[in-house]
Amino acid sequence: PVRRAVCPGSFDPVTNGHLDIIARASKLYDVVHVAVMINKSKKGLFTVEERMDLIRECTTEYGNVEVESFHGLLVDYCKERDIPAIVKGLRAVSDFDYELQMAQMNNGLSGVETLFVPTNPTYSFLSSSLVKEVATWGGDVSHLVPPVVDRALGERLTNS
Ligand code: COD
Repeated sequence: PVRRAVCPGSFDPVTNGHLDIIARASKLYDVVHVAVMINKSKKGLFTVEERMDLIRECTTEYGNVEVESFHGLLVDYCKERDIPAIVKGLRAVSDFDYELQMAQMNNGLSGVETLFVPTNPTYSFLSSSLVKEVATWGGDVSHLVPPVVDRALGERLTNS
């Protein structure tokens, strides 16, 4: 059987921290689904389509990553695709509380398991929201995001 896992998130935009987790998951599973979860109450800097395109450009080299979007519960996404495992990065203790709650809720809802991968310490302070804030004020984020994302941030923020 094909062993599948999902890396879910908002990915607004994808960072080197996300990509590190996706790359590591892609070595552990036959197919890794990257799911851009749609949250209608949060207006993103990038549209869901733009986020998916950016992730695709950065993950084709792995060969076994599929990028999709989903509006609904993560457990339903998993059920529809027969995915038994969610892979999440844990940056610090501050992530742990909320991630544990979600993992327990998701397991209780459908039996899906969550696997936590310790973040590469190089990226433990990195989040999409901090990247956007630093880039908004002209700070250099080129070491924190892939080059396509760095360019997209530059275009989006100078045009708005
Ligand atoms: N290093 C390593 N990993 C990282 C880093 C980093 N620097 N930054 C983020 N990550 C990992 C984390 O595992 C994180 O969870 C994931 O990447 C995605 O990060 P974000 O910031 O893009 O996404 P979030 O935190 O907004 O994602 C939350 C979800 C969309 C996963 C969650 O809200 C969800 O599952 N929503 C769907 C609706 C649902 O099912 N709700 C019930 C949940 S119990």
